[in-house]
Amino acid sequence: MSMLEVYFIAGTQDVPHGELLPILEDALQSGITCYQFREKKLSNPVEIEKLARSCHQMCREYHVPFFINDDVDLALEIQADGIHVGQEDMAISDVIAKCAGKMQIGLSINTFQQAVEAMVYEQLAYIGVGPIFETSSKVDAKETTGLDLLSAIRVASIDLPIVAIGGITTERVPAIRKAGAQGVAVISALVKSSNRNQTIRAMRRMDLT
Ligand code: TZP
Ligand code: MG
Repeated sequence: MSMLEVYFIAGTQDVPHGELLPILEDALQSGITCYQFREKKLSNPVEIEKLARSCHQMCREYHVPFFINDDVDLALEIQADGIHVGQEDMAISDVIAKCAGKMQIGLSINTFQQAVEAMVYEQLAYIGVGPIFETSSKVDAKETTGLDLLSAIRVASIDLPIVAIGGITTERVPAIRKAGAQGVAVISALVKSSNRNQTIRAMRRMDLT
């Protein structure tokens, strides 16, 4: 089982009434394989750290890796299992210098060139590729890549583990896997699901033909 299979991302901006913990708990109970705390709404660092610690604790209870988006200092402070950064966040070489050996490191990529550049960093646990499809969950989302970028990365034998992201629904998972991704990272498909157990089962590799 890969931790990338069903990688859930959420912060208070993504959930009704900002109530993150009940949704995270249900997602953990339903079988997510990784969680990323991506907080874009709260601004008080004390509040953010408190919520991050609560999420971390919950993930620990379910033995699910806990990643933090972007905030390297917070990830180090609370000893997260992983840090995820985008191209516009702290430079990946600096993230590696600070975090390698202490936690797992993930990097977002949006172009083939960025995937090629990522290849030199053997400390990367995975690359997040997307947005594959249109998304309404990211304000500053880049142009969609479609499935072609996934295939191009695989054809070029860039063999970093890949988690695909952006507009992913259950129906789209088989094609994404076929194009070479180990798993899918989702916000709305899980936040909005009325049956997370079913959604996650459908997204897991074992349910694919
Ligand atoms: N990065 C690229 S797309 C995206 C992020 C954080 C949002 C994905 O959300 P959704 O709701 O699964 O499209
Ligand atoms: Mg970012």
